[in-house]
Amino acid sequence: MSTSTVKICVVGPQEGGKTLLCKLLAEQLPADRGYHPTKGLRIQEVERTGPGGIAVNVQLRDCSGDFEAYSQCFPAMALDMDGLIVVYDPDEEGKEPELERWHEAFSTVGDARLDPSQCLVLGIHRGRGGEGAPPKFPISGKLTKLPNAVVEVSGDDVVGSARRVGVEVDRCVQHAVTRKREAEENRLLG
Ligand SMILES: Nc1nc2c(ncn2[C@@H]2O[C@H](COP(=O)(O)OP(=O)(O)OP(=O)(O)O)[C@@H](O)[C@H]2O)c(=O)[nH]1
Ligand SMILES: [Mg+2]
Repeated sequence: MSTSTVKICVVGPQEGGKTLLCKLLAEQLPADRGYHPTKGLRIQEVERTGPGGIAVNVQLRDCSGDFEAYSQCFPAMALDMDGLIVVYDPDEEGKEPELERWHEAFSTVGDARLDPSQCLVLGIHRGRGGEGAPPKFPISGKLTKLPNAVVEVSGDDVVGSARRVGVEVDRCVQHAVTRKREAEENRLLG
């Protein structure tokens, strides 16, 4: 498989916005904006821009937020993973322990050893506090050592929301491509 294909797991608590993020990137938002929990895993392919402007085929693995139900499947879900996005709702208080649990579980699952640069902790702020209101609970604790951001998402501005989400996701994609290429170089050199 070419190094310009990367696999990124999208994980985090239920109703955090994982499927919303993936659909925004694929410009596939349904008319019905309700919450439909993901069962197991959904794969969404999107094309993004990598280092040096190359086209990168990104396989997003949109995982269920039901940790207990699927933890046995995490090694399979994370197979050949090149990057990890932990998604959360920044209007929810006290989510850090749960986010750390997701990061811990996926960054070390199977033979995955993700470098912090290959991870992203992403708050999907759906602006329930009113248009433009800042998120109520910014991230705190050791997760702040990882690349992290909060993006504003609004159903009235899908194009702008997709662009804002894309800027953050592309950072993760670029690191994922670079690390995958380095791993391939090392493998070829034995
Ligand atoms: N503002 C806005 N909210 C949306 C839209 N589509 C879905 N939502 C809401 O976003 C929230 C998050 O939904 P999902 O992205 O499906 O959550 P998830 O993290 O995938 O949840 P699980 O699959 O159960 O782990 C739900 O409350 C949806 O109702 C949209 O287009 N705009
Ligand atoms: Mg989902």
